[in-house]
Order: sequence, then structure tokens, then C-alpha cells
Amino acid sequence: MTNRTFTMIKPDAVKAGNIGNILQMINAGGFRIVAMKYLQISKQQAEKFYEIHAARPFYGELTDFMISGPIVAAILEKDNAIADFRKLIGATNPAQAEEGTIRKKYAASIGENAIHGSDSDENAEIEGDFFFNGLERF
Ligand code: 3AN
Repeated sequence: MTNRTFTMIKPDAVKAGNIGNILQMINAGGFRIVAMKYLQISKQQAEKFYEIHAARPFYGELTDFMISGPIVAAILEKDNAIADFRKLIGATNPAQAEEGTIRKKYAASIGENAIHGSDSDENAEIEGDFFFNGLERF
């Protein structure tokens, strides 16, 4: 599983019409799409997905934001996927994101930051399993 990561194109980027631009950057970065879906999640699902952040002051804001519109969820594959994808998306705060990263181009703020990328192999597996069953992976 070390060559896979999980991503979501968040509601802000979907609303801004940037699904295509972001998928283009993901493809250009050398990632293969293993699974993908377009959906809107419930508050309960968002709270479960982000339960690791339950004690953080931004938990309510984060989960409200993540249910504010549809998202694109995907599992991606590439050698060194976790680290390379986090490099491609850039820093959590877009003000600190490097030139050429997805967040530098498409994110507005630390809360509404366009895209998610798993931070470890373990979380990539948990997060991918949250959204996709075995029949939905190619
Ligand atoms: P990353 O997504 O870069 O791994 P984390 O794990 O620190 O960042 O935070 C998870 C998500 O919580 C971020 N993607 C961001 O949307 C949100 N978040 C992080 N810090 C803040 C903050 N100070 N205010 C609002 N939302 C935040």
C-alpha cells in the first residue's frame, strides 16, 4: 500500500470550476487514478472522516465546509505517493505553499484549501476504505 494515497478535491475548488485543472495537475504529476467518485457527504460522515481533528478548534468549521457542496474523492497510485502528492498540493496554508503547487494556484485560505492529501500510508488506507469498496478500485 505504500504507493497509494487518498485525495479529495474540496467544495471550494469544485464550486470554482477547478476539478478539471486539478485532475490535469494530478495526471501531469505522474499519478494513476485507482478509484474516483463525485459526491456530497453528510455532517456525520465528515465528522467521522476528520475525527482525528475532533479536539481542534476548527473541527466544526472544517466539517461544515466539507459538507457545503460536492467533492471529488479519489485513490491515487505512484511510487512514493504520500510524499510526492503532499509536495504537489503544497502547504496547508496556501500563503505558505510553493509556486506551482495545487494550493498555491487554487486555494484561498487555510480552511478552504482546495484539496486533501493523506499524511501517512496508514491514513491513506483508512481514508480510501472510508470512500471506496473493493469493486470500485481499478
Ligand atoms: P493537511 O490537510 O495539509 O494535512 P491538517 O491535517 O493539519 O492539514 O488539517 C486538516 C484540514 O483541516 C486542512 N486541510 C484544513 O482544511 C483544515 N485546517 C487546518 N488548520 C486549520 C485552521 N487553522 N483553520 C481552519 N481549518 C484548518
